[in-house]
Amino acid sequence: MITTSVCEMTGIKYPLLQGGMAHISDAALAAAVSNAGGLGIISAASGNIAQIEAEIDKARTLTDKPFGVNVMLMGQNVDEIAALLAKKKVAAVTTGAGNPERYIPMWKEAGITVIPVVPSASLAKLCARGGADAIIAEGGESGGHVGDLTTMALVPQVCDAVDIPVIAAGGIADGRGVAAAFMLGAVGVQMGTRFLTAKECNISRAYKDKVLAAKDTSTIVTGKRLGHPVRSIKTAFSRAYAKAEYTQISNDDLENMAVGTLRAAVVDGDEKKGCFLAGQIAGMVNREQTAAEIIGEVFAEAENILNGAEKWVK
Ligand code: TUI
Repeated sequence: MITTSVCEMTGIKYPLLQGGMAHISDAALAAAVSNAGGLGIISAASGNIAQIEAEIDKARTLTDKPFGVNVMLMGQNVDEIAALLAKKKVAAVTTGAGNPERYIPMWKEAGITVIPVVPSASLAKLCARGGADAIIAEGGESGGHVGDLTTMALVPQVCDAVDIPVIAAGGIADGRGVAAAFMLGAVGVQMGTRFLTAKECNISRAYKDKVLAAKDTSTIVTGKRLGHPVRSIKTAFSRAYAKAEYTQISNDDLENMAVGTLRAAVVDGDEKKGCFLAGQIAGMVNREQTAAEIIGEVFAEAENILNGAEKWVK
């Protein structure tokens, strides 16, 4: 049994959070993860206020376990979403793609556990000073919006920078990744890509097939020129976008090229227009399983590895 301060803090069995993936992490996936003993997370980046509220209400009908909501701080209506989450008193909030400092007091007052996702030790420090309960240190192996540092370099530096629990993310898809994250000082993990092929994950067939077919070198980072680097599976679209970044194309045209591409991947499975976000460990995700099977397998493997450490430590 692996249990840490993250379990205590959030009322979960396994110290595992499911990534709040835009357009993907809905009530069904979040509730499945929470029912399986992890912390399911609904993404608030996919709808208007009424839709987000409906998704939270739906999750509450699907599970009596705690779950959280992820706020993409670069997105639209962030002030309204932040206020909604305080009103709904969700168990936990994770944030991404920005500094959540100004919302933390409101969320804490509502009794919410606040866990920002950060790509650097400096932002981790600001968040801890601002009252965050824990930090998710996300390395650039992850899918979606990425920072510069790898999980291997980032996690121990964030652990040294703050005295609140650190959860590792980016490049973790099995028990080996969990064990490694713990060795770096983390007391929990967040996994996104592994849940893309969960049976309860409602994405297009084409998206799941792309993840299942991916190998280690199948992802690419685009969007650096506009300051929003994003990791996705290599497709005709992502290769064309990567090429366009090195041409004379205007920033506006480049920005327009990306509009609607997440939805096109998730909902329509459109191979030509879609941007199929996934992390570098997509190459290790080869099966469709339930969330409960995934979590059970990952923690059984991690426990085995950590117990076996005596093999080389005398
Ligand atoms: O946020 C994520 N992953 C995401 S967000 C997303 S939606 C999107 N759509 C189009 C373009 C860009 C994104 C898909 N995947 N992960 C957490 C994360 N946060 N990774 C990196 C960061 C981050 C980066 C810079 C956090 C803060 C930051 O700067 C903060 C500041 O303002 O000082």
